[in-house]
Amino acid sequence: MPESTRNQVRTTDISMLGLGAMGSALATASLGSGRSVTVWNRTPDRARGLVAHGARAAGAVREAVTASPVVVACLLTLPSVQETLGPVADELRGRTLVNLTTTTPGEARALASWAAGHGVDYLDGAVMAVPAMIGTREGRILYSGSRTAYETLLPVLDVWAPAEYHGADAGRASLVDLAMLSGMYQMFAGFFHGAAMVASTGMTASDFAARQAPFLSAMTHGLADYAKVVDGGDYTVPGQQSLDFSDLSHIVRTSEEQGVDPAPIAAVQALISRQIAAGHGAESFSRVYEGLRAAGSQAVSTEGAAA
Ligand code: FVH
Repeated sequence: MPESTRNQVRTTDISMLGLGAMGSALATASLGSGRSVTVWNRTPDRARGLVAHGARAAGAVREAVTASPVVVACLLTLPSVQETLGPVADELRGRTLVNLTTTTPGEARALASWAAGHGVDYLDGAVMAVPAMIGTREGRILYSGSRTAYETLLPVLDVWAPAEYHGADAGRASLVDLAMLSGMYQMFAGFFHGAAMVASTGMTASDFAARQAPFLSAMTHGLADYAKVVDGGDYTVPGQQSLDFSDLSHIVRTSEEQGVDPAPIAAVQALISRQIAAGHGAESFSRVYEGLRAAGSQAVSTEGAAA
């Protein structure tokens, strides 16, 4: 489409595809910052509230895409993005696509390469916030992919949440996001496990949480020290809790005594045992990092061989 024609149909600043909890919060924040916004959702009813606040509803994806130079997708998963955008690839040409749908890093790279093949400037975003945090300074959104898109759109992006650029590799924002979530979910699983262990004494999960939260909070100060050892690569540095000292089999046994599945703590014990069995018992607990990386590279090379 010639530029002059396209300018005539670009009637809003941003088009938002997907008006679930997150897409609606993003659209609301954009409207609140004075941007003109076109919205589209597979189930059209969801646009009603936003239209009442000044958004323009598009009846079809094609109409939404051609309404703005910047198209934001906040859908459920990769297939929903592919189903939604595949048929309008030609209309996306020359525009910027910001994808805030959660994907794996590989999926983000695949989308970036699909976008590049269709002349679309692609920026991937990983939202580290719940909808209520959008439009505040809590939470953040990580971005990677087109630097030009990131720098040009920063005033738009920063309205949603503090923005952080992680480089040209479109998969990096997703990787950092999912790595952060991995730690969070394992912490929650650890909490559920501990709460199940004390349940037999009549302690409620709420009572346990009141004790666990400040304890975990204090323990997080140790992360930076462990990180220094990991980054230095010398697990024999003095002053470290050793792997031998970190043996957790008593916690596993206690869990079993209480009739509670020890799976979360047994997984940690397995990592420790593997390092001790390899002769590293006197070294830092943080050496489990090396075991995880080595196991991962074995898995990758096995997969490679299968392919
Ligand atoms: N909500 C959150 O706290 C998290 C925070 C971290 C990042 N996530 C990711 O954001 C994406 C969207 O999440 P959401 O919370 O908006 O999700 P829902 O409220 O369930 O809305 C899903 C929207 O996706 C549309 N949709 C689903 N499948 C399709 C499809 N095949 N074609 C077109 N649209 C599709 C759905 O439409 P409808 O059901 O209303 O018709 C909603 O608009 C997500 O990746 C989170 O992981 C949010």
